[in-house]
Amino acid sequence: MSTMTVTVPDIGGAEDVEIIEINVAVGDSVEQEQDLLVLETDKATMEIPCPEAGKIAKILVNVGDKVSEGSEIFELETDAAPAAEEKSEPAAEEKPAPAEEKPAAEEKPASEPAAEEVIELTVPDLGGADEVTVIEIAANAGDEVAEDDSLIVLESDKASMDIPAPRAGTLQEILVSVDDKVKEGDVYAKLLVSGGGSASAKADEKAPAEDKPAAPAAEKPAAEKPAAAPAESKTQTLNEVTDEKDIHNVYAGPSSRRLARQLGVNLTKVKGTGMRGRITKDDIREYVKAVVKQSESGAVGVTGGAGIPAVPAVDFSQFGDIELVKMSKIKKVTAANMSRAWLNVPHVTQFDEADITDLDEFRKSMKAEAEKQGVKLTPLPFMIKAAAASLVAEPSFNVSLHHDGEHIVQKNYVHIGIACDTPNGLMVPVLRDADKKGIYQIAKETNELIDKARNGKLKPNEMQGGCFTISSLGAIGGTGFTPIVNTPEVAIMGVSKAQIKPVWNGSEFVPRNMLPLTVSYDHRAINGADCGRFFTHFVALMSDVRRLVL
Ligand code: CAO
Repeated sequence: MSTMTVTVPDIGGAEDVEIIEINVAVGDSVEQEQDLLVLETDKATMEIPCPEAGKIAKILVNVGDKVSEGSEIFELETDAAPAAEEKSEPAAEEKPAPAEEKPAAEEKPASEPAAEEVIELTVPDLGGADEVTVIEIAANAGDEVAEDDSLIVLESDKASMDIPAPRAGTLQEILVSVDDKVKEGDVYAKLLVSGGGSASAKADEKAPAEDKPAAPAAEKPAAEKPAAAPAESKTQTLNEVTDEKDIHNVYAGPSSRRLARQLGVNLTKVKGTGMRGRITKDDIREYVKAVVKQSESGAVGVTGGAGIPAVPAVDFSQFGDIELVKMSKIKKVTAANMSRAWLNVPHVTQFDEADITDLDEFRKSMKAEAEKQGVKLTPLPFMIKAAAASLVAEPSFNVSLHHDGEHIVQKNYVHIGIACDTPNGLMVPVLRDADKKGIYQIAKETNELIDKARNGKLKPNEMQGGCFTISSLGAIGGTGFTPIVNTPEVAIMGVSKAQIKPVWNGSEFVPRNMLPLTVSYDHRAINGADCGRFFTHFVALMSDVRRLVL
């Protein structure tokens, strides 16, 4: 057992480079080549690998410290026999190319301006690496590129490097593909340039690698930062297709990029928590964990699934003061249910009005008596009664689709759901056997269910088994809305605020109390004509209170 001091290797002549991440802790067992820390110049990030396997005995630096070649960074316990002066000496091929080794633009042979010509772009000096992998193609054939525009991105074990266009021109052809292995001198593209260059101009006219790394996140507008929240639905894939350029612009080091590729993670979706928003390997792991967790729970949030493009996350704090309020469980479940219904059900909504002048007069005349019996008589119990009777009259509405896709479930019971606004969110208690109950009993039981919903006392079985839901915003206002079917039910009614309107009775306009109604239905189970019949029946019952109580 011996202790060696790990020092910063040759980092291409860069001085006072900032440490932006320390990836290990004292006591960690580390492998040879494992990333120990990450340095960042204003041009590039570099991961410093461990020269030997061992155990971290001491960390000699902190994040934010500035280091240069030779700076002592760790003490490492190794199994090797003690030596006199052990300092880490990374192998030649591990070192990034020293700056002076890179051909500089001014080394180009001068030449007379020429007419248009096609030049071959070759892979430049790779700083000692033999073969590297093409990880991104940042431009397409036909693109007009400016000098220094990134064309391809290469990745070795130690670093990723942008290969910039040596001159402005039109890209004729890209001769490599993602995952190809290339080495110094390989021709990777052809560029049409006009005048002023050598006929044999090569890509290595430009210094590669760290000369033009991906822009750090800090340089990007905040709004472009990737989403913190992962995608949500079961069909969400980790690697939704994204423009290669967007991935290329993400602020992440080579090992994070490698991990993202291995796991199929689209880096533009990952929020970086490293310095200046850099994406770390842990960020990628956390992202994957969150996607898997949400996928397993079936929760659906602000982004889409089933091939639906995700809604980009927005950093609202850039527009003003904000605070994050935790969603209640009911709100989250409602969000998931609504998204599921919205995405699965082909909705159609029909509109109508019921003349409830007589019904409302009758209701008001009965109100005091009802109150004596402890019953609050709003229009809702009449609508529940009318809906139950309409379901009996039009059984095509009292169905659900069987999950085998081959059958319709015809229901011989009539349970009505009532959408109820509660402090915790929307709940739908279910009134059972509404077709067999009188108005007072419906009103009484409905009021009890509403109270329970608002006081968090509803039992699960009191929210199950609905055949049809009524969602009433009548006490609040509005002239109409299109509710989402409460699956596995196949239809829902939206009730808006009744208003006195002039109605033509054949000889004159008369003031009538008109109740605006909508019915949304699942067009897989119900046809427009079915809905027309159901709706007309319902409106007729509401318009003639005598028929309703029959
Ligand atoms: N037009 C005019 N007035 C109406 C009305 C209508 N369509 N519906 C109710 N009112 C009146 C009632 O008569 C009552 O007035 P009075 O006391 O003078 O009679 C008043 O409005 C308050 O009614 P209410 O809201 O207390 O009771 P309700 O039976 O009408 O509704 C409930 C109960 C649970 C449906 C309702 O309180 C509620 O939570 N609605 C929200 C439903 C919702 O959020 N749906 C989601 C929409 S998206 O699908």
